[in-house]
Amino acid sequence: MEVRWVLLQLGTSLLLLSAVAQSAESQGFYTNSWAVHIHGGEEEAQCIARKHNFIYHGNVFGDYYHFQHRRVVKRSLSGHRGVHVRLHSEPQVVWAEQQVAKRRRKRDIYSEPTDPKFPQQWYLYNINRRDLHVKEAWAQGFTGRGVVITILDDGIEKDHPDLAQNYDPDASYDVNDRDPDPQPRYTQLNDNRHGTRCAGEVAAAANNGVCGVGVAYNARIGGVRMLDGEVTDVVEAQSLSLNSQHIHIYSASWGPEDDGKTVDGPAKLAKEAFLQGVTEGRGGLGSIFVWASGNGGREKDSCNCDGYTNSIYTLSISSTTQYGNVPWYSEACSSTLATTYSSGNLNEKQIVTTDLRKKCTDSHTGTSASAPLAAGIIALALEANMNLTWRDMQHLVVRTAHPAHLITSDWRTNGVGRLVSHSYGYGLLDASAMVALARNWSSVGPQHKCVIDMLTEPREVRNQLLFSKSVEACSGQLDFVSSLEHVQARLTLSYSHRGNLAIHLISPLGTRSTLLAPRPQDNSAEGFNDWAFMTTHAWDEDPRGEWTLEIENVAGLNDYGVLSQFTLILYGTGSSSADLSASDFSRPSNNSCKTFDAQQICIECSAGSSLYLQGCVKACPPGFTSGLQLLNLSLENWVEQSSVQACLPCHPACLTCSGPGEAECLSCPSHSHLVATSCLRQNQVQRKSPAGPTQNVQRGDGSDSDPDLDSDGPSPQKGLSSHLPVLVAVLSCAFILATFAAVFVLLQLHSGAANASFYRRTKLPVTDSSGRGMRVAFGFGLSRDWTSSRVAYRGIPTVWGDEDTAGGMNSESDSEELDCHSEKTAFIRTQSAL
Ligand SMILES: [Ca+2]
Ligand SMILES: [Ca+2]
Ligand SMILES: [Ca+2]
Ligand SMILES: [Ca+2]
Repeated sequence: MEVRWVLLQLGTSLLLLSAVAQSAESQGFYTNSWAVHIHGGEEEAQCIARKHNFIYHGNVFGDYYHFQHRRVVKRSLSGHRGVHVRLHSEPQVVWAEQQVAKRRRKRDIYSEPTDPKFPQQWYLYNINRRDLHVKEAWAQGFTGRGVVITILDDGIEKDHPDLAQNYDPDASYDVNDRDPDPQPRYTQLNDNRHGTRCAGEVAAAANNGVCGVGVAYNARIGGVRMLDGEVTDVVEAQSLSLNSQHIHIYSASWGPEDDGKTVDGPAKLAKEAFLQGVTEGRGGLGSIFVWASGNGGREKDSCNCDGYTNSIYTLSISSTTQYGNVPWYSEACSSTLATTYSSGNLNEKQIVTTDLRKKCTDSHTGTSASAPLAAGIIALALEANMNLTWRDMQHLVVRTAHPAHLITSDWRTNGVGRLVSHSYGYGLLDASAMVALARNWSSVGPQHKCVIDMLTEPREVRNQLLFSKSVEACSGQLDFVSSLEHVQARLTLSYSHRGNLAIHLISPLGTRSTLLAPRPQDNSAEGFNDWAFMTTHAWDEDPRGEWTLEIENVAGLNDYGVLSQFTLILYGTGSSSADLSASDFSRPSNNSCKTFDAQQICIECSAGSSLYLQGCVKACPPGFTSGLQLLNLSLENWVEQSSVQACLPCHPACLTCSGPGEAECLSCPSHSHLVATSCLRQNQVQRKSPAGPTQNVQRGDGSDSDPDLDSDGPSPQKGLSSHLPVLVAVLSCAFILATFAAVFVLLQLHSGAANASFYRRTKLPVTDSSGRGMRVAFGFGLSRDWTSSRVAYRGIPTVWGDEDTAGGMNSESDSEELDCHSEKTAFIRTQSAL
């Protein structure tokens, strides 16, 4: 039961450790050298160096000298206070500072990859700037180092000269043949070249004289061979969940038939794999699934009828051509997030990448080619900030993708002023802007999900149905959404001719999403069965207000159907009193630091912020509370004591709290209950609460039962059964005592030594016991006495004493045992007095 508390502690420690590690990484480390300002010249400096075990490295300029300590370690996360203070104790030492090795990135040494095909990779860098700004991201120092990507496809040529260097067997598997080797099956027509081509786009090696380069040319790349065989739900689920603590990004360029008439998505296991991926993958930050939006443009397919790309868990990518046109194969839908380049018309260039049989190609095409470019850019962003969650990554895309020169007639300004299109989502990905924003991104709060049943009764759909309803977006509840991410409209709709339908969803701020455009090939009469149409177009909007669903028949005059379900699901962020501390808690930063110490560590925050992990936070994290902390400023041989506002840990008894005291809890660890503002341990509560059977009686009488305890406690029946052994024990105890007392009295009478006082004394345990037993049954706080009195007597008949111990009363504290023993001893003494 204490697991939750332990986990909280562990979590806090990990946060602390990671924060320390991060700050160390960003702030550098302490070296064993000191810069010292000494009056009195070089001789004096040398003398002081010798005295304090420093190697004298000479004069820097003026009275400043360079010392190196003989004993202090070369690299350390914290400064050596002792040496520092001793050095300062010398009167000639005016100033001294332990030197920190700072992180410095070399400037202007970045040079373009020398690979022969790099100049033809127009989408990575183009002199006319119609590119993905990848070169600038490289120049910022990000090339995918430390990031692991896998391509879910028809295999990967792991020994390709441009892939071998970055190939990662731990990010690879052959689901089709159930072996670890995802090498593609070679055929005359090279059918299985797709995965190898996609892999090269992500992570083909740089400067090796082979082919071109991948977007993230220092990332590790693997492949899952899963399309070269029967693709079942199990095959998909296995692929999507492969090594999710090792693989960061899964790139998939496949889906249901793009025939313009299919409505299909992940089945049970694949759905579960997505959910597990985003909740548990990548240490809980969430696996990132990058998905190609589909190639069914010619069939006028809608990517919203593809449950993989339409899913909120996939980051869906569409294509644009070299000249910024919508390619012929592109599918339009509201779930697409952004766009990268790919092939277009014959006069437009295609994608350069690795090809099967250790070759290089400049003719990779389709949305298949776009998703891996996005996966590469996401790898760069992840290298810039490994703490990004799967949702953070989508936020970054929404904020940095831009319409650029992309041509379409459907650019619209949404409710928060962003241009968004059904062909391009938020536009062209920008690698440079992504990494720049990623570096300083603080994670968005936890995902809220507000589910609203919109229909009260089924609605007939003939030529048009307009349905509007105002929503509060779960305002006042835990799942309140004040800022949108994804929106789903789950519809169950029967219709005689599905392909004739156009469905739109209009947000309170007027953003109009095309959930479904008419599909001429779709003659199905099956309609939609609880299909979750998704839109990303209202991202960051406030969802409160009137939502409108528009269902329109664009052709047939005799079509007919019924809308029987319309569930609006709002995903996003929002604050509610219950998780205020969690959602408003931001990572400590130095932005609102008021005072730094000599080592540039924040020791005091400005008003409104509290000190936490050597940074400042507006709200303390769960498990902490803002309070005054004593600060010892021991600089320059003087000590000043003052108090600063800091995040203090809650009292160990509380899980979350309003203050540091034991009686200032807001919530309790699972092994205890909140009573008023204190957390009482389970057994404390049990001791205070009436024992099972009596509790039952009390409830029957309607007398004082504690509502807090009732709500959390077992049912009366359960209470009775769980307290039954105790009741039996009490009764047997009383019975034994009575018997014992009777025998004792008889003995006394028999020996003729009976007198009133002795009688009372020997009988005392009996009355005492039964009396206590009564109070245990009806009162609060006395079961402890009862326990000790009962345990005290277990020493009498040794035969059942041990059995009694086995009967569940062996969890007594040491002090209680001690009490028991003393009582037992006392009693035996009385006995021996007999
Ligand atoms: Ca194999
Ligand atoms: Ca290369
Ligand atoms: Ca499709
Ligand atoms: Ca998606």
